[in-house]
Amino acid sequence: PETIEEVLKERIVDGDRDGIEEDLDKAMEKYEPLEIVNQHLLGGMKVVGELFGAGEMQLPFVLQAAETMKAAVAHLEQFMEKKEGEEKGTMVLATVKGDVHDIGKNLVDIILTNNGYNVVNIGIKQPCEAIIEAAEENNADVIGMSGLLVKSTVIMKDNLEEMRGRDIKTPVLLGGAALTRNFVEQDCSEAYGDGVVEYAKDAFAGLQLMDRLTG
Ligand code: B1M
Repeated sequence: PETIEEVLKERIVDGDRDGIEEDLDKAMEKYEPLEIVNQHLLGGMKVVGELFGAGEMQLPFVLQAAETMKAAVAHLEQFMEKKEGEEKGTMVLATVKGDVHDIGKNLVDIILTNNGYNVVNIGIKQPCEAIIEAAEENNADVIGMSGLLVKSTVIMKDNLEEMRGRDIKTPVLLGGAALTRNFVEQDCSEAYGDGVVEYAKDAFAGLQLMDRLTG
C-alpha cells in the first residue's frame, strides 16, 4: 500500500492491529476521526464481508479484522468532537438475541454519546425481556435494536410484537446490515401497532432520528 488511506484499509482486511495507532495519528493530520472510520476503516470491513461471503476468508480472520476495527475506533474515540451542553434523551441500545455483531451498535453508541445523548448500551445477544427491563429501569426515550443476521430481523419483529402485547409505546430505532427500509416501515411497523418504529441505515441517520424522536 502506498497511501495512508490504503494502509488503513489493508490493516483492517489483514487484521493487522499492531501499531495501528501511529497510522491513525498520521491519518488524523488529514481527516477527522469519524471520516477515518467511515471512509477508510469501514471500506476495509466491507471487503472483509465480501471475502467472507464468497468463501474466501475464514471466520478467525474475520474476527481479527473486527478486533482491529475495534482497536482503531477505541483509539480514535478520544479525538472525536464532543458536544457539551445539557443531556438530551436516553436510548437503551442492544444487539438482539442470538447475534454477536456489535461494531455498528458501538458506533451508534459513540456518535449519540458524543452528541449529548445518554446511551445505555446493554451489549450483545440480548433477549427481549432484558431490553424491556433496561428500558423501564432507565426510563428510555427510545429503544435501539441492532442486528446483522437475517434471522435477527425476524427477532426484531418478534420483539416489537412482544412489546406491543405489553403495551409498551416507547419509540424504537432499528439498524443493521440485513434490514431494509421496507421491512422496517411495513412489517415492523405493523408488528408494533400504534408505536413508532424507524429505520436507520447508518449511525448518522440514527443520530438524526434520535433528534427527531426526542426533540
Ligand atoms: Co458475521 N456475518 N457472522 N461476524 N460479519 C455478517 C453479518 C455476514 C453478512 C457476512 C457474510 O456472509 N457476507 C453474515 C450474515 C449472513 C446472514 O445472516 N444472511 C455473517 C455470518 C454468517 C456470521 C456467522 C453466522 C458466521 C459463522 O459463525 N459461521 C457468525 C454469527 C455469530 C452470531 O451472531 N451468532 C458471525 C460472526 C462474526 C464475527 C464474530 C467473526 C465478526 C463480528 C465481531 C463483532 O461484531 N464483535 C463478524 C463480522 C465482522 C461480520 C462482517 C464481515 C462485518 C460486520 C461489521 O462489523 N460491519 C459482516 C459483513 C457485512 O456486514 N456485510 C458479517 C461494520 C459495521 C459498522 O456495520 O454493523 O452494519 P454494521 O453497522 C452499520 C449500520 O448497519 C448501522 O450503523 C452502522 C454504520 O454506521 N447500524 C445501526 C447498525 N446497528 C444500528 C443500530 C441503530 C442505528 C444504526 O440504531 C439502534
